[in-house]
Amino acid sequence: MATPLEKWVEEQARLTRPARIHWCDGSDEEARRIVEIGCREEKVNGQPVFQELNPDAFPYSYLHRSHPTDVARTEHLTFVCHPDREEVGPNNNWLSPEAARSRMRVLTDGCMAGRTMYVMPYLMGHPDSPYARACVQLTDISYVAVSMRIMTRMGRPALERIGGSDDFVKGLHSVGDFNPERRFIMHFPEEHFVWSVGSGYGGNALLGKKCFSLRIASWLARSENWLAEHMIIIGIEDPRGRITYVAAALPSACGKTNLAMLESTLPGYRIWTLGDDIAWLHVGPDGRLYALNPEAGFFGVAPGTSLRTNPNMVKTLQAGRFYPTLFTNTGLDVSRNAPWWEGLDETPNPRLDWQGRPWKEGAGPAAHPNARFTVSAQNCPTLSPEYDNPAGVPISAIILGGRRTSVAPLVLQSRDWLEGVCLGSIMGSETTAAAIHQVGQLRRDPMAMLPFCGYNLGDYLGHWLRMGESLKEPPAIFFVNWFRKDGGGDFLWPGFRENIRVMKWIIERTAGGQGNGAAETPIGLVPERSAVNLDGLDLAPGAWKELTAVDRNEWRAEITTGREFLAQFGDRLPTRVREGLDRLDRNLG
Ligand code: GTP
Ligand code: SPV
Ligand code: MN
Repeated sequence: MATPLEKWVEEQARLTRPARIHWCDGSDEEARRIVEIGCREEKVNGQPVFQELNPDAFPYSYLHRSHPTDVARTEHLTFVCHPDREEVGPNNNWLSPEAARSRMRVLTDGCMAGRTMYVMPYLMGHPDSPYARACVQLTDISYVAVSMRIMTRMGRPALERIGGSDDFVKGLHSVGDFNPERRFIMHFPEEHFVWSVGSGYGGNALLGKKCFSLRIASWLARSENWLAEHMIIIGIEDPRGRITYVAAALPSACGKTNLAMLESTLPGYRIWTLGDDIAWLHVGPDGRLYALNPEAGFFGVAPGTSLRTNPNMVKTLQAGRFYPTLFTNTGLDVSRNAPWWEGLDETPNPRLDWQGRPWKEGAGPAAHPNARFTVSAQNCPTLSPEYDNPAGVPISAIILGGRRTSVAPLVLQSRDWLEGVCLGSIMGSETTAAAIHQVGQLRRDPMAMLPFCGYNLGDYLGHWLRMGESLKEPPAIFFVNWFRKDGGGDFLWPGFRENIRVMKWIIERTAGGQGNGAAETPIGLVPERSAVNLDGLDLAPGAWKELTAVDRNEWRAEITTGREFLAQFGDRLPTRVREGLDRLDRNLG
């Protein structure tokens, strides 16, 4: 008797008609064989899927050049398909499940002809964790098959968890012909199913990541009283050896991976990495909030990564422990056969750009601004011993933030959970190259979840309020902004490794030092200059004042724009958020 899993795979194969079906075991040996196929047989846009890089520079590493139209998430082609449009909310593109299915069937019919279908059983979360979920993704390209091995726990433990049941998250993926006109990422929350065609790009194609662990998982989390968030998880160790765990949400390409691996410039402090993109947060038996990272690797932004900014990531990329590491759409330093991107080091010559063309001075960046690496968490020198803890780690502070040239201070502590949720509901950030849209436009991105909350965002804010009530003592909520600029367009704050100075203030605030070091503003608390260690920093005169300024007029305008954004959620917006924002507005005078 065929199991539900076998039957489902057969059904998808009847539709997609692959030449071969390969069931993945997630082994090292298998990954090497699939990479070999990507180097020798498979092509994207006329180029091999993988090109081996110099192992002396980057061991176990391969360069992948994507289809030139397929370089970032495509939010306008991403849909949530549910019978009730209201449930899905204006924050998502909507289609009825029937309409979506018939559209996708046409695009998927025979799409794997001549290709191999990889069947990938995988877990999001540790095999011993009660919170882990079993999933199966099908794909027809080596790049996605190998990426999923890095980003998830693939193989036997997932098959064991599924057994003869139908209880697994399904993902059907095909790169199709890479035509953006025939590219869609469809989510079916009621069926725990994601159907994605036409893109091989991370968030569009690695369906365990944003599609399941945020969009579908957010539906599960709402009904099961937990949170699925676009957050990193880190432990901050102080000189006494005490570790405080925090979770931080920043929109795409706004500094999560850098913060997750930060190498402290303050003696005695260190960061332990647990996750760099996604957190699942549950209420523990003691009434505290516990966080775990469902992923097994990092899909990080390459440009800007260097020994100076993020030495731990460079070490991770060069560790050579877990096979393989992938570089996507970076430039190539031809003389060393090594990946290259803006900010890595001094300009080497000669080099090729991300499409493999000779790069010329003034011809724009060699690496695509959203060039990425895919690397196992096992390679990370700062990986926390608690990473594999099936229960997760207790969270003392939640950090929210964005990329703001002005208005938002370096750091601000909310007075309580409600005010934190209110400010989080209107938080703004300038758009980045992580998704296809105009870069640098200010948009409202509540909790950094605008592109990832799978259901009505008004309801989502209500869920946050309820979560606060389920907790014995909700974590303090902070807001950060590393990106404030001066009149001349230069960053006011050095950022990167120096962000430890802000993290130190944050953990001191959570450790009962509530009376000290903070100045009241109408929207929350900012640090006094004496409370933050600025030794050795070369801040411009007046920079600290500007960094911690909360301008009443700017913030009244901020709340007005925020309310306008929230108006689209109508009655779904919790009254308490509406009233909370009114109160903040009144505080601003
Ligand atoms: P996603 O993987 O898209 O979710 O991005 P992320 O939030 O993990 O962002 P990441 O840490 O990869 O940083 C994105 C970009 O912001 C990179 O080019 C970094 O160099 C830059 N960046 C990160 N932290 C800082 C900082 O503290 N200051 C400044 N100025 N830039 C930063
Ligand atoms: C993001 O865009 O937030 C990422 C990369 O982390 S992706 O996997 O494409 O979502
Ligand atoms: Mn992300």
